[in-house]
Amino acid sequence: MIVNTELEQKGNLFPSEITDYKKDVDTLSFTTKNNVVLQVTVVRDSVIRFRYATSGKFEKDFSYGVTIHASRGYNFLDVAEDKTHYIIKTSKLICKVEKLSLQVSLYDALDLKLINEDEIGFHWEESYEFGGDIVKMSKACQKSESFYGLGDKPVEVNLKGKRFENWATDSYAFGKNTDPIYKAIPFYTAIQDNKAYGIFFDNTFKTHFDFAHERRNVTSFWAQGGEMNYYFIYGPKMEDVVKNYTDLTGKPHTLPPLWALGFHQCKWSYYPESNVKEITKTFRDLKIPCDAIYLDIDYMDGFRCFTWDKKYFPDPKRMVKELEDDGFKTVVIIDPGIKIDLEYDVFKEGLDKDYFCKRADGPYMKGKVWPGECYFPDYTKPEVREWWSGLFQELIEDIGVKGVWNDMNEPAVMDVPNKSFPDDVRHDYDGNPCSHRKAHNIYGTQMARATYHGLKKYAYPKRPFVITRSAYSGAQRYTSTWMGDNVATWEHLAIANNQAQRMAMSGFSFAGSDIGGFAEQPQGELFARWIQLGVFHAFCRVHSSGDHGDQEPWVFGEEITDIVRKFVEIRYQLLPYLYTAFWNHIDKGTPILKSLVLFDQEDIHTHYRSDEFVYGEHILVCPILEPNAKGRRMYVPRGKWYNFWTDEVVKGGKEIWVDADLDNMPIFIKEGAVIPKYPVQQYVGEKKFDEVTLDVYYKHGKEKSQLYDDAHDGYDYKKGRYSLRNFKLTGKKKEFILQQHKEGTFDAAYTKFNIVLHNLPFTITSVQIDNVEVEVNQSKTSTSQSITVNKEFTELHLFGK
Ligand code: MIG
Repeated sequence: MIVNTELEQKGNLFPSEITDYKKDVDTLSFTTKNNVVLQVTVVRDSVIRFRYATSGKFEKDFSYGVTIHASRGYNFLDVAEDKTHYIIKTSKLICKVEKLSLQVSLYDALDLKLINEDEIGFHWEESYEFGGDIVKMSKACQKSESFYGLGDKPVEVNLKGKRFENWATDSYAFGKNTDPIYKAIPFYTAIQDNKAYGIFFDNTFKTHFDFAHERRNVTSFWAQGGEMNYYFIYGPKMEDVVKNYTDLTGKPHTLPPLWALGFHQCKWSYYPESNVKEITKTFRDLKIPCDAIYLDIDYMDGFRCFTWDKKYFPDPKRMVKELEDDGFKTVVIIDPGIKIDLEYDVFKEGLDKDYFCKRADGPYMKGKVWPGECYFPDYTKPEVREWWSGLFQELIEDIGVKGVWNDMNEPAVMDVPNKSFPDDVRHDYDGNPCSHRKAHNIYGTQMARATYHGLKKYAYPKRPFVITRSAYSGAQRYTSTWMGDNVATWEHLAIANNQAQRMAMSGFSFAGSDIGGFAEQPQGELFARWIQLGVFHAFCRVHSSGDHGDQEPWVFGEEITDIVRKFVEIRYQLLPYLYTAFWNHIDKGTPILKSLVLFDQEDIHTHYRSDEFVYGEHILVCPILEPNAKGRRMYVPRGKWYNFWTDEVVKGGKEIWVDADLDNMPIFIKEGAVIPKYPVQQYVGEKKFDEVTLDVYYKHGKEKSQLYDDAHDGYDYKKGRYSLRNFKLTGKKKEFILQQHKEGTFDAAYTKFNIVLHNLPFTITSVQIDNVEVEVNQSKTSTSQSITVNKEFTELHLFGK
């Protein structure tokens, strides 16, 4: 098992029996007779770190993946010993370490049931070629166990029966099951017997995961170097596993500006300026909301980063300002490759200061990318990141660009078989010098990190917006992401759906696909179906490659244009809902998209569902993934749901047929939900409005909802200037109560809520607000009644007959 054929085989080595044990506050160390050390650190009651050294000594403890802001501390820790095991107890977990073999097993501290146990457990192979070890772990896999996560893998949501590799790779026109692609996120979550746990293998070398592929009762993971160093994260709720992993590797440091949650239009490439203006004008003329327009590599002078082609863009500052006056934020691409050109300032400075990556024997790492031969900054060096951040001053502070798009940062190199740097390239790795084998997977994240700090500094007091292609665990702290160069096919629409869900489960919610497909050209029908899905992803951008024709919402004819407008309008109406979900994401690590297994893990029907997902807390979405569809079968999770279009109530826990012509897709709202809606705007902040709609979906019983708000940009929210409205709904036969509790000091400009009550089972006879009977304007449709109230109510009480 887990053999590595590329490297010299010396055979597997194993720990022998424990001969020494030490405890130092939260860390226990077990040393074996053959000098293997296992360090067990209790990070939290439900998070335990396991770290192994094969010859007595650990490397310096350093991680790009784990954030210094991660919560630490536990309620309870006790270590006991019996004849065969050391037994470590926290309030959530019991961890047993076998004295003879160093094998680990983990149990739920409450019901004492087994959660996960080592099969062989830790073992290793010495690496003749590179030194160090190929470190391996194998765990027993239960029959009913399922696996999720692992970032951007383009496969079904459940990973069981498959094997994967993590090595960030430029993957133009990747396909279903292509592995690896752009990201390396060595985290998975598993569920078995209604208990979910997660494993984060924090190792930036090439890692591999096998989920009962090679042997059906074994799950294993291994790396080509570095330490066996993993975190075991216990739920038992999968959502808590994801939240704890996100806490460990970091939530986004800042909320995105609200405009970044709007619709984005991109192309490789819009140029010259007149072309850009034509596009933005058409959005406004056709009244399709849009907040961001992108400039791909052709805006630069010969693809030199931080320059402009003055022939195409004679006065970027003026153009960016004019676009902004029309509500468009300009986002520009910046790649890592710096053109070798002594006339070029950025290159000269990088060279003078010795900021570029070098080969093992000293020469610079030279590689061909868009500008021709390039050198590449070593973003794993703090000084280089600082320099890189500084390069954004002119673009952001002076020209007024609002967002930066980092591409090719796997790093990608053209015309070489491995599409990247050779292994021998040297990196600083924040003072832990190493080869590219160790730094490759983290390179893109460190570039995005430096970019983020540049934007943060020069956009101040506004919030930064960064998007990256490559990422390692933790990149979500700095940046949003897209899935790279997909293809305009129906299969890729399904892949995009799975990837966005899987990214959200892997702690990275601010993600989306190139809507419509990057390579090749979609038919109008596929484009419309893709828009319908894309408006329910946290990051929503149309992008495509220029060689395959136009891909603006209006190029497929009027019918498609109208459908696109209808769905983009829904996205803009739901902005306060998405913003609230984003707040929960940065505050608690809650994933913005929830695969059904994460939404309702008790229902085993959900464990193999891939298509349906829950957006935020209360909206169920199921994309149409086939041509010529008039609807589809889908699984509705347990509970009662309202059809978004008709208000018809369906009882879940089963598959149903849902009608969905091309201008429609299956969307359901959880009963009891309060869904906030803004009026349609052409861009965020276009309109001043005095009223926000609350769509209230009657439930016989209780349900909670939230509405987060703040200034939509800037940092005042970090000082308490936000408002979080907590709604509690109680529905009875002839009575209905909506309570509101507000936290925070922000006061939005609007004064009223238009409360639309769906399916109220009675006609309203009287209304009390905060215990006072009032006359209010009411209006009625066949399925809803609405009333307008002051937004600061604390209790709305309706009586009826
Ligand atoms: O070698 O900048 O994934 O989004 O439009 C292609 C041009 C380089 C790849 C990105 C794509 C972008 C394109 N880039």
